[in-house]
Amino acid sequence: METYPLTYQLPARTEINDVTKIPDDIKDEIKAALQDDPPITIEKEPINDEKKPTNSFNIMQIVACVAFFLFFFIFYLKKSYVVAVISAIAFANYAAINCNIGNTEYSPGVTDYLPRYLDWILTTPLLLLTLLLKIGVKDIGQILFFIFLDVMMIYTGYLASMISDINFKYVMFAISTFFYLIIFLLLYTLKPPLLQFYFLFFAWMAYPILWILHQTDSGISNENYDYSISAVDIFSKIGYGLILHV
Ligand code: RET
Repeated sequence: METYPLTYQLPARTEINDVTKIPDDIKDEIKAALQDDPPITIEKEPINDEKKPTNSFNIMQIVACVAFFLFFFIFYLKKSYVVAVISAIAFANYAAINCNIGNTEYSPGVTDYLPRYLDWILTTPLLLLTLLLKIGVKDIGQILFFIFLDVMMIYTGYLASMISDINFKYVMFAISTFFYLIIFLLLYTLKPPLLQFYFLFFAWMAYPILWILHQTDSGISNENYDYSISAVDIFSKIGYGLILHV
């Protein structure tokens, strides 16, 4: 037995006591009306032209991948073992990025690679370690303290990247930047060799600057961010490795 929705509006001339006994011409009218319903359309969010999702092909990322692969052997031969390990981690990171692994769009139009943060959370403490050893710090507690501050800097930076609420993003960014400043302030009190100290300080400063320009609506596209971060990564890892022992 066919039934019809009671809410359907029938023409005024129709008198029906039993909904199952709808006259044939009205049935046809109902069927036609139902067929005439406009098709359901799902509107997509307009894509922000400025920040389209990242295309994984980026020449600087390929250069970084090859350079880190080669410098892993070069630093090993130079007996710079810690920097060799840093190069190996960076090579793995760029291999993943070139395969577009872990590319995530946390805020609309802003994409970021998770492997980057994995790389940084491992390599920045190692970079700091090389300088602490050069200064002659032997206290393991003190070394761990620097590593803790550094891990917190990257972790809060990662959270800032994940958060889409712009105010929370700024708060997390400020916390991460605070850790960055504290690290270098404390390092300075240990009287480090100034060349390596300033190299690290300024090379690392490029990251939060590029990061905030990319995350906010200031016009650095995903492609330009990926390109420049790769260049800065090469500079701050390989460049630093080369001047470490001068
Ligand atoms: C983030 C996000 C927000 C604020 C700050 C950041 C700092 C990142 C740094 C990264 C350094 C990476 C290096 C990699 C090469 O080996 C996470 C971008 C302060 C300092 C040196």
